[in-house]
Amino acid sequence: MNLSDILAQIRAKDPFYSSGRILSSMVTTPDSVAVKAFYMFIDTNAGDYGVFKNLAKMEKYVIGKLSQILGCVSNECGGYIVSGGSEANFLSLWLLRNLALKMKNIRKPEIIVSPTVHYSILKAANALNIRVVYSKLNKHLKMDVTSIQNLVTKRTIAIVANAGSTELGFVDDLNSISKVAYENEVPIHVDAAYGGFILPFIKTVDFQGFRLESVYTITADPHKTLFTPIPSGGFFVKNRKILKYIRFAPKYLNHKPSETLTGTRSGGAIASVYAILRFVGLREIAKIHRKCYKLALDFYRKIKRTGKFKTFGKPETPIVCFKPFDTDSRELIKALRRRGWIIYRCPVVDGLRVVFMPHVTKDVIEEFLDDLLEIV
Ligand code: 0PR
Repeated sequence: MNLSDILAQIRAKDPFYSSGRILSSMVTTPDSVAVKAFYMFIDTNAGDYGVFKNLAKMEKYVIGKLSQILGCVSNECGGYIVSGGSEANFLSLWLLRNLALKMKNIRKPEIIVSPTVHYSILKAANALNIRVVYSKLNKHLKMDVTSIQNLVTKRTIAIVANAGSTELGFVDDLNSISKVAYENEVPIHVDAAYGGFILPFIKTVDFQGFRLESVYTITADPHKTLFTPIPSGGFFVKNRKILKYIRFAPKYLNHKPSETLTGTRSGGAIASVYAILRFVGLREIAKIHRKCYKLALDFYRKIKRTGKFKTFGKPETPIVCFKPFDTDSRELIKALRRRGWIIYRCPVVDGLRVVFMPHVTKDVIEEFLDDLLEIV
């Protein structure tokens, strides 16, 4: 057997998105144009802009365009294409922590998060020695704004809000949170790893992003919802001047200092985002997201109509979480797995969730619904 046979054999042991059966993932088969671009830049290193000066220009272009999607209205926004949402969340908290130390001399930093926060925020807080304080959830399963107000102290370095939470796909009420943040002079970090490049296109909620005064940093990942290959996360700041608080200038390198966690960074990731923006186009991306959202909404309505599941409000992104009235969620997940479906939980409400990525087609979801109803 030659190498490609061996690799194909190993690869075939794990499922493919094209089977449609992976209902748990925020990642899908990458766009072929993005893959081509990735491949062409596979040897380039965005950690060395002494060598790859034109890659630097490409990254600047990409960050500029993506920041605009996220509500940037000035030419002061900045950021980087990084390894993923976890790194982007880490960088945001690192930056806001250092900023708070410098500006307000906060030495025992705290953040206020939602009970549905992604664990990468907890990981970063742990590494950065930041205390995590949980807000309450309101009846819509979003951060309760009054509880945020009550939890703000002089040690609060950031409020972390979701724009498309991992479990439920919901968007916290950023407009109201922003008022509390502004009055208390606390920055907001928006974890829009999933929702950042969906919400501006499907317009289910009024996503203001950087247009809100107190939003300093945003995570929004191309490898989730711009269909670029892994690893391409997005770390964005409203004002790139503050990047100096996480800047390191290695003495032996004669180029732009590092403002990311990793030194070596994938140039392929940058090229793939560039390819999507220039040769696929946002109109096409918007169409895909609208289609996914429509399927999610149809599914939500159908499942509600059966009377066999508790639902948690109209979806705001293409994620639907539901809980069977008469079957244990974990048992249901196991039974579905035996029929080839891969689906994860939305633990805050002890339910199951489907993420409607482009590989989850109408036919796939009908088949899923049949299986689901047969089991419960
Ligand atoms: N923030 C949010 C809101 C996320 O949902 C995720 C990942 C992250 C940050 C971290 O992003 P990275 O994984 O890029 O570091 N959310 C998905 C999840 O935990 C990641 C994922 C994707 C998991 C595909 C499984 C999978 O098959 O569900």
